[in-house]
Amino acid sequence: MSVDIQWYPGHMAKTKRQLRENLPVIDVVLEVRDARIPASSHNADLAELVARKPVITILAKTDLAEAEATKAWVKFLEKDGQPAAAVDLKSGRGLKELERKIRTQHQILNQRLRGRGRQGRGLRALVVGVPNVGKSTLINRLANRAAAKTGALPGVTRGKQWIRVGNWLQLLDVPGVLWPKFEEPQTGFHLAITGAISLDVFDYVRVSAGLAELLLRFRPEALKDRYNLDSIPEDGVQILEVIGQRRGFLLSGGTVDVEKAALLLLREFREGLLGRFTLELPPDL
Ligand SMILES: Nc1nc2c(ncn2[C@@H]2O[C@H](COP(=O)(O)OP(=O)(O)O)[C@@H](O)[C@H]2O)c(=O)[nH]1
Ligand SMILES: [Mg+2]
Repeated sequence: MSVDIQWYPGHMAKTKRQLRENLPVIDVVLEVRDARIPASSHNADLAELVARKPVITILAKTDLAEAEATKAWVKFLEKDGQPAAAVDLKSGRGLKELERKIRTQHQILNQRLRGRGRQGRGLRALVVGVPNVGKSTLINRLANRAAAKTGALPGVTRGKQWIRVGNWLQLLDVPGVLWPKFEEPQTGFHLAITGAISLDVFDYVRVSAGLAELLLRFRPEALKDRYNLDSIPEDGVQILEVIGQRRGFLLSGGTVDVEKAALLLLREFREGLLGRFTLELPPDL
């Protein structure tokens, strides 16, 4: 069912270095995952990388995922007491709850500081996640009212800026791209169909054909309705061909433009036009 993607991310070393360098001045890490693929959008090294700093796991794009599955994920992620929250960054749904969880970390920090006779201060957070997961949107959402760039703090890489949210939170303005480890065969496939990996680095016809087969298995009605199909062939490329036919994607000579159909299916799936779809469930379901 899944398509193996032969592709290895760059930037990993950079984000890991950035994390290590900034760790001394960071109080909390906001790890943004895609609610449709909470496993594949996670790097299992993160906990080790951030040592004992708290991580708040944020499932973004809940508008594209199945509500019950998202609930189960949040429950699973919180089972050992770590904070997790689910947000739709488009509508803002879930942001209040997330803000509450960040504020709790702020209170914990200040209790600790004051307990040592030091002054309280704003919570410093670093946002990490795969590309396109919603890191910048999250930062803008959190900062919407009182965003202001402030000077670099001591110990922070030169040139780094912080975005101040009210007087209680500061976000490092360069979110880190943190790729998963690609240990499972479906990881690359899931990252590709949800939009974390850019189209020009993988064989998008093959991936889109894989997506078509996945939809045939789990969302046949959505596929039929969206592309006005009477029946769906079993082979992914053939599914793309009938979609192309329906849409009138023809090359000179009358053959179907399968590439165009492949791009259409990927784009429409990513936009949620084939319905909400959570591709990965937590281990205990
Ligand atoms: N449907 C939906 N789209 C989102 C959500 N959050 C971000 N996006 C979209 O995803 C794309 C990438 O977001 P961005 O914040 O730039 O991701 P980044 O690469 O992690 O910084 C943009 O088109 C956003 O509008 C969300 O919760 N739901
Ligand atoms: Mg960004």
